[in-house]
Amino acid sequence: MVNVIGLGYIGLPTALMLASHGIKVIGSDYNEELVTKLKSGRTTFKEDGIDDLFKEALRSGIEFSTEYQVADTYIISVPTPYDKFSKKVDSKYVVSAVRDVIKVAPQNAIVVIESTISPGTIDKSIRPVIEAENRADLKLVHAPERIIPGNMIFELYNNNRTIGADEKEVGEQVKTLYASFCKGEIVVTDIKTAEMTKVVENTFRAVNIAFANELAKICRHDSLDVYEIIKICNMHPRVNILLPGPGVGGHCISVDPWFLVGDYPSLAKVIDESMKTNDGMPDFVLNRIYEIMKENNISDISKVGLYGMTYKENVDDMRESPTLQLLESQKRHLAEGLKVYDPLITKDVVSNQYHDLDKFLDDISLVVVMVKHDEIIKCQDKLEGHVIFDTQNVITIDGVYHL
Ligand code: SAJ
Repeated sequence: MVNVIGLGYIGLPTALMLASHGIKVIGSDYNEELVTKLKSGRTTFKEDGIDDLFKEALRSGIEFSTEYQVADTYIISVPTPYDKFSKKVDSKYVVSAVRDVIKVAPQNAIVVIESTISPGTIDKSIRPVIEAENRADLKLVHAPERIIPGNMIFELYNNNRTIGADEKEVGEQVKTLYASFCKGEIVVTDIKTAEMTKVVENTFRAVNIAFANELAKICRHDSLDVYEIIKICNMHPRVNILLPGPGVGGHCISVDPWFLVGDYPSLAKVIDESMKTNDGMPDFVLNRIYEIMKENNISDISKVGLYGMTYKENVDDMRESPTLQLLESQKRHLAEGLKVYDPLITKDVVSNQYHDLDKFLDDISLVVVMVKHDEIIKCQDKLEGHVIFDTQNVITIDGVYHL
């Protein structure tokens, strides 16, 4: 039996996937509201295919509980926030989950940590807990997730995976468990290597996005079209530049690379600069808004609206989103008034937020496209007559401003 601990963006789909592939699964989370919702047959976030998978898992007997269970294998997928000042990972949730697992785990149980942790966390923070409790019998494993919000279910099935374990046989056992649904290649390695690979993968992407963002700034300086330049460069067989954007959000690419900067401050130079470049993009957008307002004689900030609040297109996840970062920056400049709308955010989370696209557009004259949701790509004729600042390069109307 597998007890999945932490039923968020990673834990829930993983639990559902295992259950619908014949594994006996109980999903546990201390959040009572969340468990009640799951027990009543409702999912807790939007994701392509998750509702069908949920039904399948329920048919296969998945259960949910606020209590940790007696199980052969635990999969821990709780959040790992990072300290914004020190840039170090804060593994308190993982550590407390392990402490609570120790209370119920039978001898020789396997404890898989899926949460992203910085290299060395298992040795530095988890092993000492297990040793202090005289539970060296427990088998620690690190199996970092790799799925991308928006395409999670497909990627759970198809992505290759990494499993880090102290003993090869334990790694192979966990590999068999994941292979119940995963069609990708599953590599078994040691724990520290697995920890490092996860963070390196996200850092690779962060550095490459930073390169695209830096190019956007260089091209802006000389009034060059960055998208045309990237398109042409990418025709070279060994060049593959990513896309610039209004900033980097999400809980991974905007966070994980800081673990390396925090742990290796004198070595991680390119990474440090890249993260600063990405983090500076919302301010760059704010500055562009100011320039575009001046050029169009718009002096009233309440005539400016940000389209999109999520960290990327077609998901309802706002963690670290460039729009929220921009609004924060607006506040730091002691200003307020920008209007905001996102079709996928139904709750009121910021001031001046709209829930109707037409009303939002009626009230503003400059629209800033922050997120390329399908909605705005499909309905772009509604933007006619507005000054448009498209940070995502998806609007095809003449006279659009870019980064
Ligand atoms: N972005 C750009 N330009 C691009 C691509 C992305 O500005 O060319 C921005 C997006 O708009 C978004 C941010 O970067 O704000 C991150 O989005 P993403 O789609 O690149 O990645 P995430 O954060 O949704 O998921 C990543 C994935 N990691 C990699 O691609 C290496 C995913 O596989 C991981 O599982 C996930 O992080 C994680 O949980 O670690």
